[in-house]
This record gives sequence, structure tokens and C-alpha cells, in this order.
Amino acid sequence: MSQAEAAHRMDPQDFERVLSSMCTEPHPAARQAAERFLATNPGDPETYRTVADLEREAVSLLGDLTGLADPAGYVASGGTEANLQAVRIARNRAATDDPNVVVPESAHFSFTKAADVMDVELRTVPTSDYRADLDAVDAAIDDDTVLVVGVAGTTEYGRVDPIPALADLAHDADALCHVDAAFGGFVLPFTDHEWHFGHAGVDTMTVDPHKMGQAAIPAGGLLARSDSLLDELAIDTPYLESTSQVTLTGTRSGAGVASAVAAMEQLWPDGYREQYRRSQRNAEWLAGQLRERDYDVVDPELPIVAADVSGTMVDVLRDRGWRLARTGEGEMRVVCMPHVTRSTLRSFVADLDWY
Ligand code: 0PR
Repeated sequence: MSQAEAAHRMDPQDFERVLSSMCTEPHPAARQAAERFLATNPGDPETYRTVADLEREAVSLLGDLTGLADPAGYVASGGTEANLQAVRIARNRAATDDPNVVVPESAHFSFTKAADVMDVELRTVPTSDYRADLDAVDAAIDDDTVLVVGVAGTTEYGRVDPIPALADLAHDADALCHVDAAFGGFVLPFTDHEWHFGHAGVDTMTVDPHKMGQAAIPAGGLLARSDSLLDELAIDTPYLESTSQVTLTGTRSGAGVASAVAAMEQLWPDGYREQYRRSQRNAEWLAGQLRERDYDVVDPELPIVAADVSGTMVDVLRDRGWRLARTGEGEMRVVCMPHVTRSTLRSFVADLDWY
């Protein structure tokens, strides 16, 4: 390997043509905080006290975003862990030996992992117009239902489920209501949607700083309405100075925690509002450009654009260096993250026209 090749091997990819990711360039303050806290472990909060304090701050800031005074929670490795832990809280709290969890088919595949790991039945119900269908959810709930999940910002189409009605259905059945706002949590505060603890009887929530929050990976968020819910996760830790632990991982990254606090301190609320408006305008611009070219476009309610661009065309664009995802239905999907600028989208559309 030449010297130049060896140096290049250690260069991460740039974000120039990345349209497929829910992660983005961290805010400069978030990057710096991540570097400073690389060698800290919030999994041992009595030893690493500074980062433990920062984690309490992160949870409190996430509470501000999601309409919850005095939140319980922690900074998880990502949305997958937060969703898994929400399922675990609901399962541990319930009395049944045969628990099931009701999710709309739009839910992220992390719920499939959670159900597999915990041997819980996953009841996946249809959506209508890309949102959870309340009649279908109602029909799927029974005495063994421990959790009803709503998504606030779906992975594929950015749709928001009818959260208040889902919470009512859950509570009528004595189950918990979990909202997956992993992506939506940092954009929804600037919209009219009803999605958070202040709008509905939500019990737990996933909200990820390492997506639209512009923190460094790993920074997911799990929030719970009360300490007693989070306590469902507690196990004893006899040889640490602290006596119990609620997280799934043991040793974990202080970089994500510090980075989440730094990003939120810099950006909440004005910076995030500005970013949401920019991303949303970009998504609407791209949707308009695609419609002018006669593609069917799913209306971008949040900054995610899905359109019926053919698989062949997606392959051509991939060959030209664009990183593009497709929905389960096969539509092309563009996530308008902060690094996706109008000029990026102009070159993208030019490549689409070139073919
Ligand atoms: N919930 C929702 C609504 C999500 O969209 C995701 C991830 C998760 C939970 C899981 O979060 P973690 O990946 O943090 O565990 N959605 C993205 C997706 O599947 C994840 C992603 C992120 C994919 C960056 C690619 C990428 O480059 O599209």
C-alpha cells in the first residue's frame, strides 16, 4: 500500500452525496465534546462523575424537547437500544406469561429485534395512508398486550401516528404506550403534530440526538414518564460504587453523552428550528422537482422524500456516487439531513436528468 493509500484508508467518507442516512455531520461543539469525553464511562457514574452529571443534563434537555418536566431516562447507544428497553419495561411491569406488543407495520425493525431477544410476540398491524390504523390496532390488542407503539416520524415516509388515540387504546387495555420519535424528536417540536408527553398519555419515548439532534454517534435517548417505569430495568451491581444499573450495555461511551449535551445546548430551540425549516424546504423543493418529472411522490410531511423512481434509475444514481436508500415498497428515499443542502439536491436532480 502506498503512503497516500494508507493515509486515505483512515479518511472517513464525506457527506457530499449521502442521501440515505439519518446520521449527519455533528455540530462542531458536539464533535469537540465527543473527543474530550472519549475516555469516560457513564456506566460507572461514581467514578466518572462529570459525565454522569452531563447525562442528567442530557435527559433534562430531552425532557424540554418532548414536553416532560422531570423526565427519567438515559443516553442509550441508539434508537435500537431505546426501543428494546421500552419493550423490556412494559414486559417486566406486566403480570402475563404470554406478553405481546402491538406495532404498526411502519415501525422500525428494531422492534423485531426486541421481540426476538425478549421472546415477546410482536403483533404488526396495517397502516392506512402510512399511519397506524386505529381500528387495526384496537383489534390486535388483548389482555396480554403489554405495550402499544406509535411512531412519530416513520423511518421510510416521516409520518406521525395518531399518538393521543394510541395512548388511550393502550391505557384502556392496561398496557403502556411507547412513542418512537428517534428521528422525529428534533423536528416535530416545530410542527403542529401531537406526538409527545405533553400531548398524550405517553409512558416512554425514544428520541435520538445522533440523528436530527446533530450529536456524534452513539447518542440515542430513552425517556420515561416516571422513575418507577425506569426502575423496571434496574439490576443490582454489587461491586460498583453505584448499586444498580438500568442500561442494557455496561461500559458505554461518554462521547455520545457529552456530545448530546453540547449539541442541544447550542441548538435548542433556535438552531433546530432553523435546521428543520431548511430541511423541510429542501424536501418540498425536491418533491416538486420530482413531480415535475412525472414521478409519484409521497408528500414529505417531515424532511423525507419517497418517490417511485425505478430501481434501474436508483442503480444508475448509485453508480454516480449517490448513496440512496429504497423503501420496503421499492420507492427511492431521500432523507434531507442537515448535510443535504439545496446545491446537493440540484446536482442530484441534474444527474437524474442526465440519464
Ligand atoms: N426508530 C426509528 C424511527 C428509526 O428510523 C431508527 C433508525 C431507529 C429507531 C433505530 O435507531 P438506531 O439505528 O440509532 O439504533 N433508522 C435509520 C434507518 O434504518 C438508521 C440509519 C441511520 C440508517 C444511519 C442508515 C444510516 O446511515 O434508516
